[in-house]
Amino acid sequence: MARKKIALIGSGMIGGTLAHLAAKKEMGDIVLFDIAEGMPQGKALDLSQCGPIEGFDAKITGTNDYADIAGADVVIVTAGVPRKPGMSRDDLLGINLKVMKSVGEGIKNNCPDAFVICITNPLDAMVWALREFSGLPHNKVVGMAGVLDSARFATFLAWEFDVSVKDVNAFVLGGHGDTMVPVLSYSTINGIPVKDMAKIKGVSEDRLDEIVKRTRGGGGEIVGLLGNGSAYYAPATSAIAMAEAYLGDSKRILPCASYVEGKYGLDGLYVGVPTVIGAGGTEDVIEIELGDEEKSNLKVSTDAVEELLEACKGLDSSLA
Ligand code: A3D
Repeated sequence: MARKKIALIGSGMIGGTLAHLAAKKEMGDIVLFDIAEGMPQGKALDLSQCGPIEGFDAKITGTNDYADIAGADVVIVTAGVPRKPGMSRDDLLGINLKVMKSVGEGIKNNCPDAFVICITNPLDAMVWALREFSGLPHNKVVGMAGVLDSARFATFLAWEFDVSVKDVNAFVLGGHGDTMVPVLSYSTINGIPVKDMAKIKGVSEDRLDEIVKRTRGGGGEIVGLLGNGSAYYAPATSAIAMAEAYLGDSKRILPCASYVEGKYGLDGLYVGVPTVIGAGGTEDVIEIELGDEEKSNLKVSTDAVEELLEACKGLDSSLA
């Protein structure tokens, strides 16, 4: 059987990390695409030379021509501009919307059967716009945010309780922004509800609130520390988990920005929800019971996403 083909649109910090991870895991042959000339070719050459040392077989190429992504099975999109200190994800809207238009067309014309994972911010609006511009079915276009946001939440919980991160199952819903909804009632430490674990370990409710707050601002904390650009290791590894679920038909339940129609009281919106990923792409959205406070927090978050979609429609009349 021929190797799978993975196209990475945007070969910057996340794109390069994605290529390295995908190659190490021998997920398939990799094409790095970017508008910057020479850069994807240079990264491809550099990464190819890891092969003999790390012992992976993967053909890695760099390109500035969309024709080279033809027939890709998975496309991961990071093209665009990342945040600088002081910028919100929403500040990126105008610039990255134009980028989504060219990327969407590139995908439509060259690999319309691919499973597409968008990472470009502001995520929930960009994945929606990318789907609109590409014309692919909704189940084949998904956004990466929840896997990362829950990994951040899980990391902070593991540190607080001084337990292995492997035993933490943290749950985050909603848009990828400061209004995201870390859901304590569905977060567990090896099956023990976080609130029960907090009592056992003597962790106060205020401290749990601080962890929720830190999770919400987790991306901004890294932007502030880096001083130039945003997080890339964990965002890349999160998208790889989603691509593996698709390629392996694993039916994993992962928090993703998926198209939600009818569930959670939503009518045609991309937002972070527990999603089953298998060979059919996003095969199902799991609707969980929420408490009143969680419901109203989710509403604030989805209202913020809806506002961004309206802004996109104002910027590009073809989306209206
Ligand atoms: P960066 O290292 O700047 O890479 C972006 C690449 O996109 C650059 O190499 C650009 O040359 C390239 N590019 C720009 N315009 C185009 C175009 N029209 N076509 C093809 N390539 C283009 O950024 P990064 O890799 O650090 O981040 C990429 C995106 O991911 C940004 O929008 C970030 O805000 C976003 N991001 C999202 C998350 C989520 O959790 C959703 C986390 C971290 C970063």
